[in-house]
Order: sequence, then C-alpha cells, then structure tokens
Amino acid sequence: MARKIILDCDPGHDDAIAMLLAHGNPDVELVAVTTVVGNASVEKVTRNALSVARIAGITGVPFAAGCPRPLVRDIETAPEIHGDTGLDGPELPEPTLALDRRHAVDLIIDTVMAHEPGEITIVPTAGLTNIALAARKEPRIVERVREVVLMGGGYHEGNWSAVAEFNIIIDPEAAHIVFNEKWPVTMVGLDLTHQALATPAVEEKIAAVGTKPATFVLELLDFFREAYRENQGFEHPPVHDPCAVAYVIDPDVMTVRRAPVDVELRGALTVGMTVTDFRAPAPDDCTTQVAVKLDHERFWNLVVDALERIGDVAE
Ligand SMILES: [Ca+2]
Repeated sequence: MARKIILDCDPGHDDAIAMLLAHGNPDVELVAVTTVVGNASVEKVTRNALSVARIAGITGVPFAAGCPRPLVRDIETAPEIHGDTGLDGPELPEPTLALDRRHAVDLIIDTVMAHEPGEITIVPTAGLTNIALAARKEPRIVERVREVVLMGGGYHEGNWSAVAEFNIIIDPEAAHIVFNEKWPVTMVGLDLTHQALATPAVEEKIAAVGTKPATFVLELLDFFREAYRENQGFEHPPVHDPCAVAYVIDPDVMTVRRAPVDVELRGALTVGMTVTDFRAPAPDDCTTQVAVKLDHERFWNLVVDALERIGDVAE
C-alpha cells in the first residue's frame, strides 16, 4: 500500500524535485499539495506548483494555496537562492490544473479527517505556517496523522543564520507549534540535506533519462548550482526537500536518531534554532527524531527511478 502524503511546499527548485519524486515513486501517493509563503510570495509559489504539476503530468490531486505571511514575523523570501519568481531558470508552462477553492489549511484538515487514523503523513518542505494553523484549527488532526516528516532546521548547521535554517527562521512560532505537538516529527534538517549534493555523476544519471521532466530537473540544478556557489560556498548544490519525501518512501535511505527538539523564539543570536538534546537516553515521551546520515547513492537512485517512471509527459 502506497503511503499517502500531503506535500506542503513553496516551490522552490528543491520542492519541484520533491514533487516529481513523490509523483513518480509508486510507494507514496500524493493526496494533496498545499503551498505557503516562503521562497517567494504565496501567489508565486502556488503558480510554480501548478506549473510543475503540468510538467510532471500530475492530475487528479487537489492543490490549494495557503498562508500569505508567517504567524507573527514579517515576510522573508529567498530570491538569492531561488530567483525572483521562486523558480528561476527553466521556462515554466502555463498551469492547466485549477486550484482547489479551499484554503490550504482547510484542505489539510479535510484530507486528514477524511482518512483513517494513521493513514496520512504530512511532508512540509517550507515554513510551517499552514501546518501550525491546521493543528490549532482542528486539534484532532494531531492524533490522526501518522507522522510529520519535514525538511527544515538542523542540529549543528544553519543557513539563514549561524544556527537557524530558512524554513524554521521565517516562521519560528509556527515551527514551535509543530515540534511541540504530540505527533511524531522527523526533522530532515541541514545536517542531512547538505549531504544530498547534486554532483556531476548525479546529473549524468538524470541526463541519461532523456525526458522532458528530466531536462527540467537539470535546468533546476543548473540554476541552483550557481545560486549555492555564489551565496553559500557550495561546489555542488544541496537538494534539500526531496530528502524528506525519500525518507517516507524508504526509511533506510538515511539514519535517524531519537532526540527532543525545540525551537528557540527569543535568542538574540539564535532565534529559529532547532535546539536538539542529544543527552542519552532520550526521554520516553520524546516524539521527535532527527536525520543524521544519508545514503547518497540510494537517495539519488530514487530520484532517477521516479523520473524514469514518469517518462515523457504528453503536452
Ligand atoms: Ca522548500
């Protein structure tokens, strides 16, 4: 049985690849895609998500737009990493899917409540505004969700400050809510995703697929490589978001460690830090775990396999 996932995202180059992985892999089923302000405005990332759906040939999945700003803080976007559109680089087609009329928060709630307990996994690859609001609006989703597997944070690494990662620091109050609810949370943070480098060998494998969606991924990686070289000193870009999807598909793609995680809201230097307590043993009531070590080859094979299964998509 394929694991049913809600992808909450802000496409975003790596979000786009996460969508392709989720769509192409038979062991997960996309049951909803929701968007939230993050890499760019919610209008831009929503349009991007719909364009990626067309490229990937995703149909019959509801897409809904979510929160236009964080819970408390001002909007902060990431044009230096994703360009002004949030998905600079490839030429994007006009979307063909129509948006669901519901707000993303309501689509998340409706989807979780319409399924049996333990059926739905939420995979956030953006700021946690929608997820936090959904948990507050309908608290019963917390015990119905199987688990939350999120890309964000890091226990030793930051990218938007010395100690904080973008998805967390843009809405730390929302992250605080999500990490402190009693659902199981897996933090696929920078410590893990900085191992998911798109090396030339990876790009060769993707190029060998030879389809339009594969070419689209290569174009995304070209833009991402330059952005990460210029702004963060990476030779090859770390491709964060599909790592969270990959963990749902195949938990053996990474090692994880159980540890309490909380989010700093008041530190003058550390706001948005995902403070991880590695003192052993983890308390019995600990509901969080953090991703530690990636099997690089296994991960990229999943991405390539998904692209092969998607094949060429009719226009
Ligand atoms: Ca993202």
